[in-house]
Amino acid sequence: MTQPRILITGAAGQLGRVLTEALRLKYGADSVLATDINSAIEDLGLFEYLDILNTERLQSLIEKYQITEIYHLAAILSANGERNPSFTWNINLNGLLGVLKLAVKNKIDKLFFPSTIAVFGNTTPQINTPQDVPLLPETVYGMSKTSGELWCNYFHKKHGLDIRSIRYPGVIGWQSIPEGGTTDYAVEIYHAALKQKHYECFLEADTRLPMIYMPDVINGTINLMAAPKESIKLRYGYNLSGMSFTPKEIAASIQKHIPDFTIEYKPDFRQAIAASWSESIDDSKARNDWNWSPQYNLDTMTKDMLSKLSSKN
Ligand code: AKB
Repeated sequence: MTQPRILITGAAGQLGRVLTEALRLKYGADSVLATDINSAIEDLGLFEYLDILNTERLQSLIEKYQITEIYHLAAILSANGERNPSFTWNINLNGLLGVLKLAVKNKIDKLFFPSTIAVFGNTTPQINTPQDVPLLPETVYGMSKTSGELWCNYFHKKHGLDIRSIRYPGVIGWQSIPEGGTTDYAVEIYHAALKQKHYECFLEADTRLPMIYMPDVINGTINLMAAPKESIKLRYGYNLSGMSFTPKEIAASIQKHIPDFTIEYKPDFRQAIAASWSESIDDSKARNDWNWSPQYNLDTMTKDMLSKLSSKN
């Protein structure tokens, strides 16, 4: 098997930073090109500036680095998306369309598209949400990812593009900070617990959401991309589940290590977004098709997060 030559868009984002490093470890630093409009990661390895709407530049990078696989992570998340809906639609949907067209034109071997639990909405069963349900998302971010999934499915059917996708729950990791999401509280809370022993939460105490720890995200994504083509039955987002918890439960998990940690609740506009999403996810298709299985639960994640963040600071 020949070594893939990978291009990652949005590589400076929360997931991009960690995935880029993991792919470099797996395939070699010279095989993975990080791209972003944020050049903060340029010192970490192969990097090129890329505005995702600039398809001419993307085409020239694909040629220059002889790219064979793309991980298209560039996107605006749920909360930021509501602040500028048209811009979000443009980046998230037109950005994807540009990548899909160039993937076909350049005969890219494999493409990864991250979807999200934000595709679900108030019409979706909220507990153990099945893979195939009516999707009526409440946010522009969710709308763009729902449409993105349909475009991915279409490009697979119409052009044979080997596209693979996951509906990520809220992602929690110590290495990077999320920007503009509704699940961001679950990362902020660990930083606040260590620094101030207090956190002001923008969601209500009992808002249950599906979440996942970064090592599981990275393993899941790499395993999905490495799975044999025949085992990938869905060419839109696979449901994926790590754990589900509320702000009150994550606070209690932190208090096992920092007993004087306190939390107060001041819900803002993000509460309505969270309330429209699932509480827990049925990911049996991912488990059956490509052997998905998460390793972390709330308490093992908390222990690891607090220890990693303490030694980082
Ligand atoms: C967000 O909160 O917008 C993201 C997501 C669930 O996709 N973390």
